[in-house]
Amino acid sequence: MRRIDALVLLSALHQGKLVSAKDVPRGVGPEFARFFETKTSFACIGNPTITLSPSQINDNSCDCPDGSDEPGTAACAYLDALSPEQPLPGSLTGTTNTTNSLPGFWCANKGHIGSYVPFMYVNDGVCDYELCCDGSEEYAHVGGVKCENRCASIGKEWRRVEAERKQSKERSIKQKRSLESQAEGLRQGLEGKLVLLKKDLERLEANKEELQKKFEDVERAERGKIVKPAGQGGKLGILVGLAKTRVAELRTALDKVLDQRDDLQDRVDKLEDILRSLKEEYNPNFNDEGVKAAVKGWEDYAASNDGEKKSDVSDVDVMDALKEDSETSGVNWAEFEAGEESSDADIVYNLEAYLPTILRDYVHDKITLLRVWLIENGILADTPTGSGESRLVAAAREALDAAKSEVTTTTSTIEETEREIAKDYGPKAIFRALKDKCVSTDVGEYEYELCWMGQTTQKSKKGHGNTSMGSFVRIDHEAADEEERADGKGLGKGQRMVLRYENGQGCWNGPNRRTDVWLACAEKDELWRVSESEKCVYRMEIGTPAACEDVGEPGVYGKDEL
Ligand code: MAN
Repeated sequence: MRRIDALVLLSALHQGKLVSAKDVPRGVGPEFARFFETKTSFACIGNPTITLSPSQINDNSCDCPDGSDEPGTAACAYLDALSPEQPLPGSLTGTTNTTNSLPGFWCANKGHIGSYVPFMYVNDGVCDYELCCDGSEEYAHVGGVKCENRCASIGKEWRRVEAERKQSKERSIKQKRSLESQAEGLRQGLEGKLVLLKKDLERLEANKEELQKKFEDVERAERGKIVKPAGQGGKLGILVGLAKTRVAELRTALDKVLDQRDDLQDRVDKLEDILRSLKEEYNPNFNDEGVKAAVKGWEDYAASNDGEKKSDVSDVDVMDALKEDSETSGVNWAEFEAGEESSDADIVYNLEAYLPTILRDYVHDKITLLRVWLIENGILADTPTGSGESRLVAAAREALDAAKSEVTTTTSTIEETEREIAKDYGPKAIFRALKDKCVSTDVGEYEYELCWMGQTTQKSKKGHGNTSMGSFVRIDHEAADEEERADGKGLGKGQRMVLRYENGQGCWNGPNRRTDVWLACAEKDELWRVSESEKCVYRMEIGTPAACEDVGEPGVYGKDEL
């Protein structure tokens, strides 16, 4: 198919405003009709001093240097700007530098759109229907070729396609407007959030100041009080202390009693030995009543001790009771000393522990403030913490720390929100509406993905993992110069937005991967093509409503219906 030159079509757009082409020589377009109105002579358009007789027009001989005397033949085709350069005999350069004043052979194409055909196509034996649907450029029927007028059907089809294109364009623009309003909504949302955050920050700063003062006051007041030693914090602490002392006293007393018992036992043993020898060694023939009574007493004593009574307390038990208390024997006092007194008040102190995790952070500072209030109003006992700091000081400190951290968090959220609002999201910040949405396409062994304002990724379909092709850095503009595609899925001609994605995964022995993402108008987001223009430098072509222009999209020429 021969090339449709934009200039040729463009000139046709103005036909309505120009002199009627009626009665002008063959091949003259409406905008040149006035040069051919005089019937007596013809002045070459580019060289008016050269005049010709009307019979020299279209006589198949190139008489004017600008070729204007041959609007309906191919005689001056070598001057035709639309034709390839021709060798010109006698020219120093070997080619002509002169251009034809006429853009080509005019086909009126009634029922469709008039257009110019390159002069070299005139009477060349080929019907050039895409430019000359009425077939008028083959009037000489060279080689018996006759080109029928197909303008009715071609015009009808063109109008159908054009109407479809127009409707698609309208839908794209509608989509684009919807994206713009979504983006605007998101921007307003961020602005609103910023206002609230700033108000919040003011409140938090004031709260922080107040709590700082309160903490300093409480600390000053508490500094004067005597802080009880650790481990004696409450009733249980005192009780443990007393019990430990008492047990130690009893253990010492028991030890002494045992010593006395052993001494007495020794003495008993000695006396028994004496009495035993007396019984065995006395002379019963001496009638000594005193000795007899002593021996009788011993015998009775010995008889009563025969079934020797066992003591209720064994020596092993007593020795065990005398052992120092430790972690493994007796009472583990350390356990009681370390433990703090538990009371109903602890429910208030430890209230957060009873709450679900998600509520804990939310209520933390409120509970802390509640504790301070309860302590200050005498509802909650102000018992010291394990570190010796009073509960009141600890709670005031905690409340202040919480307020400080809230100020820090809110300040950084404000900064982050301001950065987000100021970020370049393209015209009317339209890409804000697309942020984090992704499009992808399969090419060979990879799936390629673009996430708006995020990452471009090359995903192996053979399970070799994903490769970053870059992260979004900025929006540039570059000129595209491509022929229109029949399906409309192409960049066309004109300035296009190019999103730069850089600093992707390092290329083997090369730089980091990067992607240039070229955008063109389309009804919906679609990744049309991916190519690797040089190693690890990728180019994506994407259709999106975000790239549509409301009027006169560059590279596409509107055609008025006839
Ligand atoms: C992989 C892919 C290719 C790239 C080479 C570079 O195979 O990322 O696109 O060209 O690595 O080594």
